[in-house]
Amino acid sequence: MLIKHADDIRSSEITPERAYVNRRQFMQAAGAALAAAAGALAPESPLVTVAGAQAAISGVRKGPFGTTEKWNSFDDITHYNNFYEFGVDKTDPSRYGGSLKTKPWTVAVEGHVNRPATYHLEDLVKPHALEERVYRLRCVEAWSMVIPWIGFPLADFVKRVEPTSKAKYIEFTTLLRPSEMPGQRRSVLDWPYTEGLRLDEAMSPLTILAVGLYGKTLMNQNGAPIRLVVPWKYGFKSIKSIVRIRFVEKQPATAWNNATPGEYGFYSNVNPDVDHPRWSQQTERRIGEFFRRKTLMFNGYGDQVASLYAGMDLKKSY
Ligand SMILES: Nc1nc2c(c(=O)[nH]1)N[C@H]1C(S)=C(S)[C@@H](COP(=O)(O)O)O[C@H]1N2
Ligand SMILES: [Mo]
Repeated sequence: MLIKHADDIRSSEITPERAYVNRRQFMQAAGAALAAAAGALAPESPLVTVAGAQAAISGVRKGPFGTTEKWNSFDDITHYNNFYEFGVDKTDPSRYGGSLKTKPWTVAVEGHVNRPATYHLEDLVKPHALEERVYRLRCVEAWSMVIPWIGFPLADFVKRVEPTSKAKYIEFTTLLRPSEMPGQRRSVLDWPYTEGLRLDEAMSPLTILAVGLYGKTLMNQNGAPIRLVVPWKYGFKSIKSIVRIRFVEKQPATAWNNATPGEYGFYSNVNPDVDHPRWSQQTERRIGEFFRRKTLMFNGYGDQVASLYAGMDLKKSY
């Protein structure tokens, strides 16, 4: 895995990354002395960059399960987001995400594991070979995208920390830092945002921890520096900017289930037969397309995951 620093990337390689462009302009205008000072802030870790400046990730192999559908544009993926920590509008995360500092970043691993530890992001990611996984993301709001993620199987990380026989679920927690996440100054959800998976769901080869997309490190609006991607579940299960991974015995509370339990269950599998109380889940709008598509059970990943739910009533366990 070889990661180029942001400043090595030719501007021709850059799609509309406003913050990055602004930073370049700032550096040029500020002259050599200031540039040198800013250079001192440059991250030693190529995985974490100053706000908005993405580093190219190379040496990424093609992972399994990729869809051949057309990718959404980088602009759509980075400017049509749900990340309530920055506000509830789709454009808020790209507008306000720049204030979040993702360096340094640590992830605490707690609960029923033999190797609890607090990892620096670099140490968490380094042992894993990064893969590109082109997955559909289906939001519960009935829109979808195709996103070329870069990440590695969560299962590989779980094995590293050695869960004990008491670990039945994993709870994930997002950073709580209202000074840099303006949406957290309003009580839209119970902060910090939390999510959870059953251990076997977490071990599915489809489930990844993502650190990049479109060949580059994640922008803050997409959950920098590390987020979960669970492609057969509604988008809200794919929790962003993770700071804690806790192995627990009981089904953990989740932010959306706490907020409105009648609308958002723990499982949240994409299921066109279970309507949201306020709208149908039969179809979806692919961002960038005009006609709606039929929503597929498990977002089309049934071959890989249907067996996880054998014998369960997925209308009750929604
Ligand atoms: N911490 C946190 N994670 C989150 C959210 C959020 O508001 N906060 N929104 C979720 C929802 S509803 C969706 S659809 C996806 C959107 O991911 P994207 O913006 O990278 O496409 O992120 C999910 N992860
Ligand atoms: Mo969503």
